[in-house]
Amino acid sequence: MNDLSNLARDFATSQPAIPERVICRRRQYRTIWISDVHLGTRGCNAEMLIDFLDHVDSEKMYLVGDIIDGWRLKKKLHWPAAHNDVVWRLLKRAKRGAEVIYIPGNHDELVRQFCGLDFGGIAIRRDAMHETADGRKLLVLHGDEFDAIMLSHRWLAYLGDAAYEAIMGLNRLVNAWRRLFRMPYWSLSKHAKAKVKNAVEFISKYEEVVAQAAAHRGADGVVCGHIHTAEFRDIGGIAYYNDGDWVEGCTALVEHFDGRMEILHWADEIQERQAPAPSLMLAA
Ligand SMILES: [Mn+2]
Repeated sequence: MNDLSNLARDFATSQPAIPERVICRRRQYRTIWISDVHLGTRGCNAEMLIDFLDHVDSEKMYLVGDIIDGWRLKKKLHWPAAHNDVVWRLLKRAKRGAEVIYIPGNHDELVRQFCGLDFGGIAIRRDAMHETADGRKLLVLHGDEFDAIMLSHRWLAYLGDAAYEAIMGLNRLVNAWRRLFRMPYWSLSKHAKAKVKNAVEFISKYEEVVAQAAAHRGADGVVCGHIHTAEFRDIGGIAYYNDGDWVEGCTALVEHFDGRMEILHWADEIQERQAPAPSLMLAA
């Protein structure tokens, strides 16, 4: 573990391939939650996450699982420089004084054996109880804990199987094509999911199961990831938050300094930043 910590320290003092764009004057939040980054796979939108990390900052940051993926035996690890850069930025954040808590998911469950330890300034925990600025207690966990309960649902096959990979491949293709024509990023599976009745049923059942578990733990709400669907819902008085993912939706959950919560859609933010100013549009 000491060797790992040294390695992390050396890594944090190295330079990223993609230089940091904004260091001071980043948009400030009290807390940021991200999950389902899936570093090590082709689906990961590392460049968009790098852009996010370079523009926002927080006192506290939760990495809510499935941050790293692709170390399954049969799969080939896809690890471009941008994926290294994401890790570099996360370690740098901890080094600059942010409290970073990493809650491993099912795709990075190898890290679960280190729960309770700190690594490069990052606390690795099985789950956490977060207290918001307005005094609410939120249970933070990845969310695969409920897969067994959800097994009766056929839609579970959606998570991590061939059909999913195919959709992801198509998603990349569609977006490579859209980039070519300077069209903004568009999530194919996000739109497909919203239209498939089964998926909608699965997601809403999942959200209820997670909210129930949070109530049992005495929490006022829950923050999870896992199903790649960003959401905020009140379920029988329990606040259900899902921070989404960086494979399709490219979303994060943030807490403002007054305890107000918000889901950030980063593809939209990039698009707005790149859009010409209204006065320019009038001139054209
Ligand atoms: Mn997961």
